[in-house]
Amino acid sequence: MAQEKINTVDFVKSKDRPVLFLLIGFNGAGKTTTLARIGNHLKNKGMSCVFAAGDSFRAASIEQLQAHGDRLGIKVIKHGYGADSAAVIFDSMKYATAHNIDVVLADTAGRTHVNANLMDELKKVCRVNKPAMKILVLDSLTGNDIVEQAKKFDEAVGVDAIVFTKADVYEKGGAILSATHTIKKPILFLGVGQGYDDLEEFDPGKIVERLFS
Ligand SMILES: Nc1nc2c(ncn2[C@@H]2O[C@H](COP(=O)(O)OP(=O)(O)O)[C@@H](O)[C@H]2O)c(=O)[nH]1
Ligand SMILES: [Mg+2]
Repeated sequence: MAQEKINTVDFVKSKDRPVLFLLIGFNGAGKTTTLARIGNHLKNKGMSCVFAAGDSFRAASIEQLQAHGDRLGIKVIKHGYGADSAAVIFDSMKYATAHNIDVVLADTAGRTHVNANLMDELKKVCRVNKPAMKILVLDSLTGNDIVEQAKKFDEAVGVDAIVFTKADVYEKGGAILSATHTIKKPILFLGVGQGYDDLEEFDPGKIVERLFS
């Protein structure tokens, strides 16, 4: 449990701007929701952000991100559906550089490690844009498969940090604990609900408490 903690604000301050956060993971894991929440969090801490609509694959994904951007007052850089994800993110970085924006939060299409084409696309996104932090978003409800997912993404592109979503639904958190133990990556946040503020800093003590209460 003793993984180093990452403070996102300190992390951004320690890097050259714009700082690119890339959200990756399975379909429905909560990437887009998490991206919006991290944007909200950083904005509340006084940092400027843009969203990159790097999921140009799933129906309505761009509109979903745009709706978050509108609600949070964060600009969304987008191309059309079928666009090259690496290029959308590249343009977002250019925009952020030109406008002195601190952080680019890039969405990506959901994928599994068995889809070689999509994993290759993800490698390209990383090669072209060199994210400062690759955040793997995992659904707490997934169970033991979580560890396998994390390993495969880590092998493909290197995972820097993990967000577990739906920790509000899966209250016991046993899978989170065992996965954390096996994966040995820092946990950035837990998703604990549907609202923008439902993002909790990871506190292993709290989970252990829940587990045995
Ligand atoms: N209860 C709960 N639902 C969540 C959480 N995070 C995401 N969701 C829901 O999970 C669904 C999929 O989220 P989405 O961000 O679209 O997943 P994506 O496909 O990875 O981008 C949505 O209905 C979200 O509202 C969470 O922490 N708790
Ligand atoms: Mg999405």
